[in-house]
Amino acid sequence: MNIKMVELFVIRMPLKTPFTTHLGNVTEREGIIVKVTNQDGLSGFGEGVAFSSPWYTEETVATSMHMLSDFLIPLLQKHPIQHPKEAYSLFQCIRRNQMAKAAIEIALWDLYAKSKSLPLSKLLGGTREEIVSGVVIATDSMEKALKQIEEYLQEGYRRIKVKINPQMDYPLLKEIRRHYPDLPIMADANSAYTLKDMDHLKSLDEFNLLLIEQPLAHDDIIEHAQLQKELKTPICLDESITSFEDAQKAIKYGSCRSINVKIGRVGGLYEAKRIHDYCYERGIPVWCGGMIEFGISRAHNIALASMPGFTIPGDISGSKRFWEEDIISPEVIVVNGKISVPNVPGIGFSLNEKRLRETIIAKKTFSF
Ligand code: OSB
Ligand code: MG
Repeated sequence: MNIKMVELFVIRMPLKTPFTTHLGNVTEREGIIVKVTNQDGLSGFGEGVAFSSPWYTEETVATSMHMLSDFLIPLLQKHPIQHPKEAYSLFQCIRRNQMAKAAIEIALWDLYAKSKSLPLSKLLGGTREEIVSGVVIATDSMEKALKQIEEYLQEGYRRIKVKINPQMDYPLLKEIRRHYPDLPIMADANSAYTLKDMDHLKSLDEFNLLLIEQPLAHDDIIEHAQLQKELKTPICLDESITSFEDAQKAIKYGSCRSINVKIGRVGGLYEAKRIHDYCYERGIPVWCGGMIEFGISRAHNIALASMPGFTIPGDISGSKRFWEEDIISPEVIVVNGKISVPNVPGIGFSLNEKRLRETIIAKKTFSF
């Protein structure tokens, strides 16, 4: 791929409104923007989606910077690759650290697509011209949740996801259903329950949810299978799926009926596509998850979600959902609940250099 230079930019931005789950509050987001430039002067972009602290997975911005600087980029310097899918096997000698791997792997995909003058969505086998958007409600009171839902529906969103936990689930969903009997709703528990809550979780079946996401432990595949046998609502796994092999096991053992595919959580686009292809062949619907991300990652999500097996609307909202001003130009916009898939080479969005200057807190450069 004739890589000449890799640049890492750490950026920081406040969220427009706090993102609250039972695991804590996110009020400010740090992220890593990766720029890979080849000898022809073409650049591909990636984004590291680990958070500043390890509340969602074990990775952080600092561990990602360490992995990228001291292991992943040196591997690429030592072993030139012809195609981005080779990065996956090249990085296999490093255990886990999926978000760090994905940050640079997706930049390689963008660069490769640009060098072939192909939209990234087409390179991945995407077939959709537009994708259905979805928005997540993550707040600390019923009143705020209902108000936000009303606002997002007015903005055109047609599918919502609410964060739930044992203290705030049944009454919240009951109230939302009272106002919106037919709205497609998902509920995400981020591991707030155990098998002791079986009857409680069963009571949520009456709300006709699209799915319930990650009710049990973040690393469980076995107990979710036991729970799925008892629940009418389809279980979807998020945290538990960190690789193709995890996805295979979860489906084989009946731990879920859908998978939330996050490029960062599974280590890159190659692995995300493998999970998609495996599920697609078996008629298991998948959808694209979100990471409160900036526009570069959002753009990769759009390309991913254009693949035919992404039949459930994902957590892909417009740039405005979280940011006063995003890091890309143009920004991602939602029109009538949909986002159009760019039809230009690569991810189809450029880096907003002015916004990068305003938000950058650190930079590292690696020459090849
Ligand atoms: O569990 O899906 C999750 C955001 C950060 C970390 C974990 C999760 C989320 C979301 C998606 O729910 C939010 C979004 O980016 O729209
Ligand atoms: Mg989730």
